[in-house]
Amino acid sequence: MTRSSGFFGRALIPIALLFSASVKGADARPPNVIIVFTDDQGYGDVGCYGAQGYRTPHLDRLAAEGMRFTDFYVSSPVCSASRAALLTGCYHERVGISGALGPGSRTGLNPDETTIADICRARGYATAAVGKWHLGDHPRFLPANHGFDSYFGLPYSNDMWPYHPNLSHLSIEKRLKRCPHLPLIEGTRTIDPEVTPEEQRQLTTRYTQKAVQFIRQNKAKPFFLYLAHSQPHVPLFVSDMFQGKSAGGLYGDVIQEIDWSMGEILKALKTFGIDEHTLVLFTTDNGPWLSYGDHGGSAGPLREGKGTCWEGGIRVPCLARWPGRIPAGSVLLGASRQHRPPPHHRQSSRRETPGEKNRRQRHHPTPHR
Ligand SMILES: [Ca+2]
Ligand SMILES: [Ca+2]
Repeated sequence: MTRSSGFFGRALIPIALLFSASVKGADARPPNVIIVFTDDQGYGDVGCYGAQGYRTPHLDRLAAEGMRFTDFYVSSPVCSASRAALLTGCYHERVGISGALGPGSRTGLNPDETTIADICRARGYATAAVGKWHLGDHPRFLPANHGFDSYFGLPYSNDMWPYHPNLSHLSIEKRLKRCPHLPLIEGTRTIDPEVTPEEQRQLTTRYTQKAVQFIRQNKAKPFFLYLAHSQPHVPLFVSDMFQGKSAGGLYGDVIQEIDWSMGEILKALKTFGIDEHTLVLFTTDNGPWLSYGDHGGSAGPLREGKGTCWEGGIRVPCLARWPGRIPAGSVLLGASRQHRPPPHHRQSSRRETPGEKNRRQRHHPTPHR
């Protein structure tokens, strides 16, 4: 095992990974980038981070063939804010996204912000977002306006629907006044206005199929794939193939299906001969939702979980694999993060961060009317 405390520097953002000095060399082909981002999966919910009761061989393979981060921090212990930081490389406050946006939110990530997808697309990459978005469900805030050529998934969390336990005492008519049906979106179009519980069970499979299809279609050119699973956010759903298969209950089954999904992606990279041209980054948006008991995950040795700024809320698993570039079996010790500190926290290189140019002119997210 190689141990490192300086690889990639202290601030890890995928943009820096992509276009940093580590990309230089004989291979002029720009690397493909795949970010797999799960929802509410805790620090203790991956085999190589000590998970109990279920297996994650494909995620563990990322660690064995790449790098495991011991102290990777997200910007915020909540969905939308964490996603804003991941995609822009900025603290979520700086791009005006806090907490978790609800259905019909009047705000979202401003289309003027620069995302990883914007940067990749400007360099000729094919770009796709698959899965949960949660940076505004109005069409102007959807991935199509943030640098993604295509999108397929839920616009926000899978519990933002009329079947939420908090609404169960109401008639369905009253529930729908409080929360609309959960829509499935392709591009900017709703292709299913009412995702049912049975359909939620198929989401991980469908997301994976879309992801592999995108890899196949773009195997000959650089691509950026952002696969943001809706699971293991509650309510937990798993397909028949994984139901009851782990010793870790429904939560374990769900994680094993996410692990299978990673296996399908790694298999596709191998099949299409682009393994060594592809950086695969796996991480999660925030810690486990502990108040859901055995339907929430584990923060392992860390205190507390989602919604708190104790370690369990903001320190999450992170794995990076890029054969030939990232030393196999390496471990990054010391703090790293999904976003870049503001300029005054850096001693040199007064370069504008993504979106900073826009914020010189504007300080608030854009409401839609
Ligand atoms: Ca989350
Ligand atoms: Ca449906």
